[in-house]
Parts: sequence; structure tokens; C-alpha cells
Amino acid sequence: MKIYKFLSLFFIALTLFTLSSCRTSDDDEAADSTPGNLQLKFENGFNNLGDIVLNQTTQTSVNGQKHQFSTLKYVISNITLIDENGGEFKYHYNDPDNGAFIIDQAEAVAGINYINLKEIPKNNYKKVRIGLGISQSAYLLGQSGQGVFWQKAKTAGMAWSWAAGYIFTKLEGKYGTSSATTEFMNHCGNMGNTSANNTPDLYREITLDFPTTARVSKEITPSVHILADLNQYLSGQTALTLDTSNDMAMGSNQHLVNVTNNISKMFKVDHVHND
Ligand SMILES: [Cu+2]
Repeated sequence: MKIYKFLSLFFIALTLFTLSSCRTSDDDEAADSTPGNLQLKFENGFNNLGDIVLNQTTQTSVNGQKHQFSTLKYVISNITLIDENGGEFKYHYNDPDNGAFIIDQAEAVAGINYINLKEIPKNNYKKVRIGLGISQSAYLLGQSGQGVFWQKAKTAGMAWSWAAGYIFTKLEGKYGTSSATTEFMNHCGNMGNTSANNTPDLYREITLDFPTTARVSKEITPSVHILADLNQYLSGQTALTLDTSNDMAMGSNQHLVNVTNNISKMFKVDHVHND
């Protein structure tokens, strides 16, 4: 009985193998599965108006506060592409040295920050999932497990001591009632090991739909244009007012949890270029 089962499985496997090898030799062209590249473009704006100019573009919050940014940076990691069948391709997941990036408005070129992803399996992708910040799993690999990105984050001012860890989102600028004149600093990030320290985990994963399919192949490098609406910062799901109790906040206190939840809703894919 066992032998019979084994033999029938063996012949099924042999048939499938023969069929599939026929198919590949028949049409080499269509079956070319050479990986390609994909680009993510991040454009920071207020509402639907892109390209925030640091120290200049001023927004009024729902609570009536004028505010502008002098520093606007955040960490993106654990990028996952989701294909039309729901299959997921994880790009250097929990590997900050290769899979984490800093979006810095001061480095934007014509309002755009670029992340270029390489060696992406040829496929038709419908969604992307992005991590805002660095996951606990990645952080707990330890400093030697992410020496390159840790150094990069240090240089960019996106890290505290190793014990406290990364700054996930760094917002600095000025605010006020009639004009933006009072300085603020809101630095969101985890205080090290969140379960050992019993502190909130501010890492967020956000899934974004594509309005059209991104067709990755060796010929086509799709470019996914993401708008980040920074109006969500003070005017998101929790309307926030800056005052002396929270305008110099660093870490993961309740105000910064609210900021994180607000801005985790700020991303949307505006369009996809397939050229
Ligand atoms: Cu575009």
C-alpha cells in the first residue's frame, strides 16, 4: 500500500516536471522571471498640497493653531509588497541595515524623497505595507545586528542612546495663535525594550492600496507616489493642541502616542507610474 502510494506520487511528480519543463522551453519570453526594481516616492504636504517648505509653509490646525516645521523626518522600514493574489514580498524584513530608510524633508528633491528597492520579484503588485519606525523584533537584534543603520540614524539625529533606541518621527518647528513663533519639538520613539520597560510600542505598520497595479519586471520600474498629509499631526483622529506641557516632548508619553496614531493615518498612494 505504502509502496503503491509512493509510486503514484512519484509518477505524478514526474509528469508535472515534464509538463513544466516543456512549458518553459516553449515560451522563454513570457516566463522570464528576472527580478526588477521599484521606487517609493514620499511627498510631504498639508492636505492635498504637497512639498512642504521647511520654515515657511504654515498650516492652521482644527484647533486654530498656526504651525510650521523646521525639521520633518521619519523612519520607514519593513516594506512589504502585496501582489494581486494576496502574496507578500517582504523587503529585508527586520533587517534595518538593508531595509530601513530615513525620510528627511531637508533632503527632498523638488519635494520628493526617494526609496529605491532592488531585486523585486517580477509581479503585479496591488498594495504596499510600510513600517513607521523600527519594530521591536529588529531593535532586539541588538546594536551589532544593525550597525550600519544605527550609525546612519545617529548621524541623521534619529537615535538616542542604544538603551533608548531610535527616534521614529522627529517633528520640530514653531507654533502659535496668530503666528507661528513658539518653538516645539516632538520626538516620537520607543524607550528601548518596550515589554521589559513596560512602555508603549510606537512602531506602526500601515497598508496602502494602489489606485493602479505596479507591474514590476526587468523592463519596468514602477514608481509609487505616496503623499503624506502632515495635517494629520495636529488635526488627525485626535485633535491636538500644542502647549507648554507637550511642546518639548521626547519618547513615548501619551501625547507622543497620540501624535504617532495621528500620523500613522497620514499616508496614501496618490498614483503609480509604470514607465
Ligand atoms: Cu508621481
